[in-house]
Order: sequence, then C-alpha cells, then structure tokens
Amino acid sequence: MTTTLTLHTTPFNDQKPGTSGLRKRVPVFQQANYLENFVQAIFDSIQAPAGATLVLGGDGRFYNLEAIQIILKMAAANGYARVLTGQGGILSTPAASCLIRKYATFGGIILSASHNPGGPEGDFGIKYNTANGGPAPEKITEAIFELSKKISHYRIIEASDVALDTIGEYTIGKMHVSVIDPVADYAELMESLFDFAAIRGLLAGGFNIKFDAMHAVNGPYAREIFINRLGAPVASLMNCVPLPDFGNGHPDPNLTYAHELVEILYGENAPDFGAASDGDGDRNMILGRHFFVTPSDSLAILTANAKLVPGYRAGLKGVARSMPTSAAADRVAKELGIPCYETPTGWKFFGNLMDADKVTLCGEESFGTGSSHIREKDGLWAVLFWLNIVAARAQSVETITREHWAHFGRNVYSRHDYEAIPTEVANGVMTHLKDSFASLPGQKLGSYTVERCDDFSYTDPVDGSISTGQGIRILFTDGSRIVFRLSGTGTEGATLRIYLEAYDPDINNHHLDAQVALSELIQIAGQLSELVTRTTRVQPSVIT
Ligand code: VG1
Ligand code: CO
Repeated sequence: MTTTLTLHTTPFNDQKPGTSGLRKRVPVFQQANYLENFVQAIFDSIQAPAGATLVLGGDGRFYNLEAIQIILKMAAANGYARVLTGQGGILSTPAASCLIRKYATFGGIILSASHNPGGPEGDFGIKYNTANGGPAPEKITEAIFELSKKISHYRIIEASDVALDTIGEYTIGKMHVSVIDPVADYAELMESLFDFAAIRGLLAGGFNIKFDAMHAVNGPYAREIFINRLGAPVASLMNCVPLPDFGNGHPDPNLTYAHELVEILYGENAPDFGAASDGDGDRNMILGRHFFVTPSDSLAILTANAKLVPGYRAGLKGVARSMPTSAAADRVAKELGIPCYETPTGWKFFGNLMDADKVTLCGEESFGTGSSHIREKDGLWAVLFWLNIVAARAQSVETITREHWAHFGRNVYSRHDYEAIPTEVANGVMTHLKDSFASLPGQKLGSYTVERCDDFSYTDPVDGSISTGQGIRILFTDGSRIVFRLSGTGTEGATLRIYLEAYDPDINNHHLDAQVALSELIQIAGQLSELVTRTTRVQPSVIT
C-alpha cells in the first residue's frame, strides 16, 4: 500500500517562466520544495484527466535524475496512469516532442536549461509541453505562475526510486512507468523525412563531416543516426559523451562557444561539413569548410531547397520566423508564393501556426530551425536537412549559400549580446530607446534614414491572443533594422541582445565579413542606446 502525502508548502515568488520554461541556478532548484511547488503548479493548471500519460525527460544535466525521481512520485500522487521516460532520464527536447505526438500523450515535462551551462553551480530548468508536442502557450505559462504564487500544498507518494538505468516497465504507486530507448522513435522519424540512402552515398563518397554534441544530450542520437544508420566513421563525432556539466562548457552551438569545432572547420584539411547542437539538442550550427551559415540564412536556404527533401517534396504551407530573425526567409516565401509569418521570440509562438497548417518550416536567428514534424526546434533535423540538400545538389555548403545570395540578395546579419549587465541598467537602455521613439522617424543617421520604430507586439492569427513588449525595432527606409531585446532565458542580471540586419543585393559585396558590412549600423545602435555610457561595456560578450 503506497501512501499519498499532501504536504504543506509556501510559495516562491520568482517562478515565472521565461522564453522557454523556468530557468534558475541549480542551488535555487535544490531549495526545499522549489521544484515540487512548480511541478504542482503545472499539474494544477493543466488538470490532466484521470488515466493520462505524461512524457518526462531531460538533457542529462546535473540534477536531472533527482528531479525526475521527484516528478515521478508527484505524477503518481496526482493521478497520472503512466509516464514515458527515456533510459537514464534522458530525452532531447525534439525527442520529447516526438514522443508526445507519436504516443498521443496528454503532455510532457522537459528538464533542461538548454544552452545555459550546467553543473552544481550551473543552471537547471523545467518546462511543460502540451498535447501537440510544443511548449505551452503563454496562457498556460501565466496560469502556472499565478498558481505558483499562492500554492499551499503539493502531492507526492512515498515510494522507492525507479530504476531509470534499465529499459523496462515499472510500477510506482498505481502508476505505470515505461523506461524506453530515448533515441529509437526519434531516429525512425528522421529516417522517414530524409533521403538516408543519398546521405549515406554522400558520406561513402568521401564527404567528411564533423558533428559536435558539446557533451550534451545529442551524443547518443548522433551516434545512432550518423554512425549506425548513415555509415559515417566514428571520427565524425566529437564531444558525444553526455556529461552532467557538459565538460565545463557552455553548450551553445555558435562561433564563440563551439570554438573547438570552428577551429577544425577553419583549419587545414578541414572537413567538408561541420555542425553542432546545444544542451537539449534543439539548436544547430551549420558550417562548411572555412564557412559559417548564419541561422537566418539557413532557414531561408532550407525553405528554398525543401523540394529536394522527400518529407517536404509536396511543398511548404508557409514559413514563420521570429521577429529578430532576418527577412531572408521572407524573400524566399515571396518567390514561392507562400505566406511568411513574423512571431515573437520563442518556439511557443509557432505551435498554433503549425497546428492550423499555416506553416511547415519555422526558424529563429538563435540557431533554431524546425518544422511541423514535431512542435519544437530540432538540431539534428536541421543537420540532416542540410546533408540531404548537399547530397541532392552535389555542391558545397559555401556554394549553396553563395548561389542563394546571388539569387535572393544577402540579408547581412549579426547579433551582439551583452551578458550579465545589471537589470536596472538594461531596463534603462530600453526605456531610453522607447523615449526616443517620437523623435526618431525621419532622422538621418549616417547613410540610413529611420522610417519608424516600435515595441513589437503580436496578435496570434489563430487564437487572437496578443503578446506585447516583444522587442524594440528601429526600421530604416532601405529595409535595414536594428532590434533591441532583453533575454528571457538568462539567470544572472540581464542580457541585452542587439540584432543588426542590412539587405545587400549587390553580389560584389557578398564576400564581406558581416561585422564589416554592418559596421555603420553597429555604430548607430551604440549611439541610439547610449550603450557605452550606460553599460560601461565596450565589447559584446558574444557575437553571432
Ligand atoms: C533564447 C533565444 C530564442 C530561443 C530561446 C530558447 O531566448 O533568443 O530565440 O527560442 O533562447 O532556446 P532569449 O529570451 O534568451 O533571447 V533554447 O535552445 O534555450 O530552448
Ligand atoms: Co535548446
């Protein structure tokens, strides 16, 4: 006989989910009742029917296993009939989304702080995904936050831990726990979308790839797909053993944090293709030999070449990008005669569009690309999409990109991040910018003229919900833009993101380094925001 306990607790007032779930330092999550409160707030707000199934898994970071054991006991006490989890408590974010959809579960809990560092002093995170496999929309995350502020009790059963290391069927209280292979269903889905025979042929023909899992969750997924199913040599993988602290690294696949891979791709005898993914496996970086593909361009190139990929041969319904993402995809959509949607930052805004069949591909400038095959961005999916295009076109990554620019023009793009600045200083920058809205339109700044500026807001075309305050846009008459936004995923102070974009149709300029091509806009962004005086920072912490 298992005992169900209803335990008294008091609220924490900082459990507001950000861009992608609740993220805090590990010691914050380790406080008594911190995790329990948030999980109970999730369960109370979603009200799963009796007999429901929950998908549960995480990116393997420090505290993953402890959290999973707690959540299992709470799910049992809250009336779930079954939990589906990966062996070792592991599920990449895209794999979790895949499982929720494939097994039609009521929803899922994903434990990850994604690209944030891990370890005892690193970050931990938790988010809820709904039955469509996607991140809960704001309506739900707000309800969870409201409940977390007045919670008084949580439910948990007294039971021993589940043997998560062994695939099998278990019972805890009255609840069934299925510990499954975290990779198989996902790998099967990938094989159903892409021309694996063509990619296998490409690799067998001497096309060298290097994939960097950054010691994060995608290691086992990459091994199964690239080595076992596509026949790549084992040397194609690096950092593919997942570690709870990601080997002390910062599992964010960009030019700064994935420098080990970047050095290989820019070195002598470089491989033909390089790619990396993040902590929870949903982001991707694509590199060619001595060449970097900007994520915004990547979305546009996948859109333009989708017909070369079996899963997308029938054509795309539409494409969506987050507001700060460059308009490169818009140009492709226009030529294809399909709609292009502009949403706020964060994957939760794409779900409705995909559910309503309005879009097939989605992307963000922050190294996130995905499609309606699931409801999350998907790192390995993007890598396979690129490999499929390279195999079909028999051209290098660089040639494919340059031909794309020659045809559509180039949306030169960069993002400058100023991390861990004091919150009041960051808010001051944003307020100052908003205060200058009235005087900016019509102003000539160097060779640019301001057309208009606003604080981006979005009305969801499917359910009419409105999201305001999604980033300050300074739009210039020639289509160039500067966007200022504060991050919603950081855990220390504030991170100011400055997104810069200039359109250049002239092929003679396409060889230019983005920082050089954008230097005037970078200077204008600094002036408009009074960046140096306000933040005392002279250099961004990260440039992507
Ligand atoms: C960042 C990115 C955003 C992304 C989010 C979650 O959010 O900018 O595009 O959707 O991370 O990605 P923010 O609020 O810090 O700018 V992940 O891979 O961290 O789940
Ligand atoms: Co991620």
